[in-house]
Amino acid sequence: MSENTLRHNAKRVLRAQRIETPSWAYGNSGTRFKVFAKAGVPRTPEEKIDDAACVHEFTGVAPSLALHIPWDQVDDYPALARYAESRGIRLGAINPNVFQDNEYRLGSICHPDSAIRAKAVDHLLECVEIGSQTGSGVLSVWLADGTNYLGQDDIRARQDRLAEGLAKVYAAMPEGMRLLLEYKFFEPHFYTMDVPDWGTAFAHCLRLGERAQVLVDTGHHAPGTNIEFLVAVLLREQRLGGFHFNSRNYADDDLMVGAADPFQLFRILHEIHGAGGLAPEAGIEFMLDQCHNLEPSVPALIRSILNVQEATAKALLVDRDALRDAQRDGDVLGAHAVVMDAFSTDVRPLLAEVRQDQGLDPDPLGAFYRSGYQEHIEAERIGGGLGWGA
Ligand code: RM4
Ligand code: MN
Ligand code: MN
Repeated sequence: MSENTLRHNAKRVLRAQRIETPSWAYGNSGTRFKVFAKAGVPRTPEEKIDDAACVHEFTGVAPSLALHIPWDQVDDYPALARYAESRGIRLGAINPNVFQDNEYRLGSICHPDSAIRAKAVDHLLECVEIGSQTGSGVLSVWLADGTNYLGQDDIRARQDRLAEGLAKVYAAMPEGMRLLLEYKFFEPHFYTMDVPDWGTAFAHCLRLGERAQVLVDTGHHAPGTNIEFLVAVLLREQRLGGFHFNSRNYADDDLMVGAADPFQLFRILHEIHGAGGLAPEAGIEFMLDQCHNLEPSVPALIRSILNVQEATAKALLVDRDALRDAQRDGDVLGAHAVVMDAFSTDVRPLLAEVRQDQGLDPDPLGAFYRSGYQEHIEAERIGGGLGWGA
């Protein structure tokens, strides 16, 4: 394929790509040791929307904001959706939170006590309702359920409770809604997690139905896991619902996507592109799930989006015709070189062109710094902002 054709196609796909930012990334966050308060942090869900609108203004590809309930609880969700619309964005995935009430010490929908399970299911159903009111097509379920000790609870009974709870939620979802089931191999529990891996999530999704798909959080795997492989398998099964992008060095670090390992991000996007998953109609949700403990959130989210765009652009520049020929001929080194050539390309000029074509500043971070937005929110938002868990 000619370089021109590759670049032309890449630009078309990059113009259509969408990346969702998470409301919780705009607030204060920290570790189990300390949450350092940052200046200019949003005090209300509306101010989180303002920040998300700012990220979208400079990047042009982040027109939606994921909510965490109850962190973003309001009395009037349609009004919140209208506010988002007035700022040029929309409300995205609804993330239920069934891990912060005292009753959830032993789990939520997998809890041994049926009354606690019912409470958790009720919250999930409330989130389905919120999603209907905000026009969100995605219910993004992550459960902190699990056990710490051998014998603490019955693994299979917990799987049964999980299936039962999810089935109730799935049955309540309107036609246009999808349930994305997220897995995590450890934390907060350290012996078993009830949804520890993509296989478990996939098995539950298969039972639930077509509108249940797996959500891959890139920070939720054991070291050395080949994420692009499981992404390829899930794509093939049409059960890849989307991503929570972030990067990790050790555990669930929630650092900026592409910071720790831009090559891994490229490898994942190469698989997605190979399966046609970058097309908007493929319905794969590209969401960020990050915590900015040290750095200001808005420029960190802009930077994260640029990192995803750069990895995507490189994946789009892989000459797939040449790759197929090399693979067919058993040309191992040739095939590898085709992919590595794309990875080694500096795609920043291409992305600058894409932005200019769309009337955006070619340098979103520079434009953000020049805009005075950070100074404005730091002066305006006095009185402490929202933090993780609030
Ligand atoms: C979890 C998981 C969820 C996120 C919470 C806050 O580790 O990644 O997606 O909602 O953290
Ligand atoms: Mn996540
Ligand atoms: Mn996580």
